[in-house]
Formats: sequence, C-alpha cells, structure tokens
Amino acid sequence: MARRDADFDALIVGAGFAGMYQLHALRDRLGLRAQVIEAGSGVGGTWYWNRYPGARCDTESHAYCYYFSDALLEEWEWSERYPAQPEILRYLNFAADRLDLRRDIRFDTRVTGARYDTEANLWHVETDTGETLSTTWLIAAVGCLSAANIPDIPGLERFEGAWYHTSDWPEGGVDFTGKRVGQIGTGSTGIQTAPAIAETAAHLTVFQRTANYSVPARNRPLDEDFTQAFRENIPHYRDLLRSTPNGHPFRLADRKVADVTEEERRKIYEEAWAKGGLQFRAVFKDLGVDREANATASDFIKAKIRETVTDPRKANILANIDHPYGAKRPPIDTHYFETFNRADVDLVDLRATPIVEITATGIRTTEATYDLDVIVFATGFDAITGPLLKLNITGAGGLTLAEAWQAGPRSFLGLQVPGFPNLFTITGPGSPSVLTNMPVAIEQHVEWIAGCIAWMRENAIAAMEADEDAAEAWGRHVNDAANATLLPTVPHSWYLGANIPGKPRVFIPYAGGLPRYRAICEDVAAQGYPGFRTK
Ligand code: N01
Repeated sequence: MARRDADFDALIVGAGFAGMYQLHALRDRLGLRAQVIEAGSGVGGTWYWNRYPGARCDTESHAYCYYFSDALLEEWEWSERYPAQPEILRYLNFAADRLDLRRDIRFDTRVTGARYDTEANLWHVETDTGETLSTTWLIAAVGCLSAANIPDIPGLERFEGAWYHTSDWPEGGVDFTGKRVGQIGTGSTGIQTAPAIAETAAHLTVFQRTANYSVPARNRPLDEDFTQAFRENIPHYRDLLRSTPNGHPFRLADRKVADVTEEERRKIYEEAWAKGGLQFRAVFKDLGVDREANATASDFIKAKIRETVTDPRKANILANIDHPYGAKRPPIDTHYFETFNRADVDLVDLRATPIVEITATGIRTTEATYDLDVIVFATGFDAITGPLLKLNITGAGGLTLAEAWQAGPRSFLGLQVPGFPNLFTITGPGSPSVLTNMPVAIEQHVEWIAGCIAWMRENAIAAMEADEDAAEAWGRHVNDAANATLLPTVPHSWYLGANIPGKPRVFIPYAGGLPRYRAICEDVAAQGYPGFRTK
C-alpha cells in the first residue's frame, strides 16, 4: 500500500531505457504518483553519457528498442544496421516525447543517499540539490555500466594534457586534430573508439593489457525494404527476442562443432565472418560451453587478425589472446584491426611492458616514455553493483548496501535484496542483464516490478523484501548457471568483478538465459511471490 503522506508512491533513479519505461508502467498503467530522478540534463542514461567517438550499439537497431508498444515500433525508423549513439539518444528522446515522460523527470539531480525508515515504511531519498523526498517504492534504474573505472595509475594528477573517460565524454566532443593521443583499454569501447580517434588525431598509441577478439560488425545503411519487412513482422521479432537466450534477433544453431567436417566448419565461420555481428558466436551451440569446440572459433579469429594486420609485431600482440572467444564480452568492430596498419597508430603490449606512471607529458611504461597531449581511458566500469553502491543506500536496521554486499552481491532474482524492503533493482546482480540485449531484459524487469507493485496494492501489502534463504539459494543457482559455461574461466573478467581492486570475486550476472529466467520470475509471481517476505 502506498502512503498518502509520502511525497511519491514510487521514485525511480535514472532516465535511461529502464527508468523511462518504469515511469510509464507505474504512472500511466497503475496510476501511481511516480517520478524519475536523473543526474543528466536529458534522458538516455548510458546513451546520454557515452558520447565517445565511434560509440555505437552492438545490437542490431531493430532489436535495440522498446517492444512494449507497437506504435513506438511502427513510428520510428532506424537508419543503420547498428545504431550510433546520437541516433539512440534521438530515439529515447522520441520515446520520452511520445509517452510524455519529461514532466515527471527531475533532471540535473543526483541521488546522494537513500534511507529506509522502518517505522514509517518509507524511503527517504536525498539529492545533491539538497532535497529529501519520501517514497513508498524505490526503484534503481541506474544501469549496469554507469560507474566509470578510472584506474589508479600513479601520476594522473600531474598530467598536463587533457584526459577523458569514454563514459563521461564532453557534450561538444573532443577535437583531436594535431594531437598525440594515448588510449588505455581494448574492450568493446576501446575497439569502437580507436578507429574513430585515429581518423583525426595526429598520432594514436593504444595501450593494450589483455588482447581481445573482435568480429567485423558490417554496419550498413538500412533500406526501405528492410523497414517495411520489419513493420510487417513485428510479432515475429518480438517472439524471437523473447525466445533466444540472449534476447538477440538470431537463434543459436542446433549443431555442435563436431557435427560438421573441418571444411564445412571453415565455410560456416567464413560466412559468419562475412555477415558480421554478434551472431558469429551462435553458429555452433557448444562454443560457449566446450573449450575444444571454442578453440576452433578462437583460432579462426586469431588467424583473421594475423591476416589483417600487416606488421608482424602488432599482429602478434593483438592475436596473443589468453581466453576463449565469447568468455569475455565479445566486441564487434568497424575496421579495428585495420587501424593498426596506419603508420600513425602504434600499439603497446602492457602485459610485456606495464605502465609505471603517468608523467606531466605522457605515459611511462617499463620500457619507454610516450609523449601525449590527450589520454583516453576506455577502461570500463565497476559493473552492475558499482552504480547501486554509489547510491549510498541504507536499509532496515541501519544496514548499508555496501555492508550487505561485502562478500559479494546478494539478491533474489536480481530484483530485491534482503533487508531492503520495497527497493527494486532493474537488471540487478543475479539477473541476465549484461549477458543479454539490455532493452529485452529491462522490459521484463519493469513489467515484473509493475506487476508486483500492483499485486501489493490489491492485497494491501505494505512492504516486501527478498527472503535471506531465497537470496542464498538464488546465489547458488547463479553460480551453477555460470559454471555450466566458459564465462567464469576468465580470471580477469569484469563479469567476476576482477577489474576493480578489492571487489569480491563473484560471478555477477545470471547466465541461465532470458527465457528460463523469465519463466522463473513468472512462476514466482503466479505462486504469490514465494521467496519474498511481506507485511
Ligand atoms: O570496458 P571493459 P568497456 N591498465 O571492461 C583495460 C558494454 N559496451 O567500456 O581486459 C591497463 O570491457 C582492460 O584490460 P583487461 C559491453 O557490455 C557495449 O570496453 O582488464 N588497461 C580492458 O581492455 C562491454 O563489455 C557497447 O586486462 C586497463 C579495458 O580497459 C562493457 O560495456 C559498446 C586497466 C576495459 O574493457 C564494458 O566495455 C561499448 C589498467 N589499469 C561497451 N584497467 C555496445 O555496443 C582496465 N584496463 C552496446
């Protein structure tokens, strides 16, 4: 039950894909007094902040949007196979307009703390504008990749040039003309941004710690025929996205590597390479679970890197990959490996020659000093738990979220944390989130949370929180699901929290696939929410 003396029935933190749809679901479908608090000056979340050159989604555009509304799907037209950041931001602004969301979003306001008042059964939410707002339900829609990881390299404060993290990019862009740029990091972001920076910089040095696979994206403009065919087949695409394990618009092939001859296998990989995109990993069903099968794909990509990169020194550094393909998030690219054929692009192997310090004029490794005007940190995020911990949440009995998660995140279904009544986390730890096409995972969570709140109201339930035992059992299931795949075999993966010093090493997202996860969540709701305590 919502309290009439509270400022709001529901406060939602974050105006990205998740927060925007949650506002619509609670305000327009349930009639709640709901509001979003957003640190940025506009909607977009991840796509508001990540404006780095080359920023583009790895999911195909027709699958990277809201599916809850046919009207939104029919009205919007994507221009390219993969949407670039400005187009996604335009799309989210279009959705905000069509759903009339802005009137209930407080922009330029950052949540600095949230405290649960057991007696009043209310959350008190503090903001950097000095306000404290009370609400019955608090919903964190802060995204999984919004707490930047800026590595603690000695000397950064001495650097006299400019430096940027890719996820906090100046709105007007950065002019690299005539500049010597150093880029640290070769994850999905680094692989997207290096070719774009190289286009305008005088010189680019890429500092690579872990070599990475990448498959060509094969981006292209979309034509009228595609858009027409898509609009005529919306139910088909909706069904496809909801029935594939990662929420992508392609199915996992029903064959194993060993089912085909070597010649057939080569042909399959060549065709997938020519087609491009994330579906490369779906051509055999055992690539994600069997090391030997995986090695055939890994070897194929390594050979492609060596074929593409003409300088054998650079080719060796780039192809010296130490983990199975897809066991870290597999990037896709537009001319990433080709970029190293430019005379004005260099590559430093940090495994062989680590960074010692940042100096006033550049980066010094154990081997050399690189003079730089700009340093770009493409160094990723304190993923999934980082953005939630940054909210400074205190639950029942004064327990902080940081204390509750000292040994790693505990959550039931990635949706609720024991000791934090009426707090919901969209795409929280223990849910499929980053292992999937995010808007599909987000829609499922938003709809489940709205359904749960509707059920609480119908049944006059004042508070609901995850049960300790249910969270414990779910944690074991999350672990088991990960252990059935190659994902936890990479010790330096951010899926395990290994990129953040001191972060507990726990496999964070749920690897059991979206359809299975959706069925579990639906079953819990249908049974009257076992695993949650209510009062
Ligand atoms: O971050 P990352 P990202 N010294 O953590 C290196 C999503 N995304 O921003 O591997 C030197 O993957 C680090 O090295 P290592 C997507 O889910 C989506 O690229 O830890 N190097 C690595 O190379 C993705 O997975 C899209 O050894 C250091 C890099 O920095 C997620 O965001 C586009 C270092 C970080 O890679 C994160 O990707 C882009 C140090 N101290 C991103 N610290 C879409 O298309 C870190 N590194 C939707």
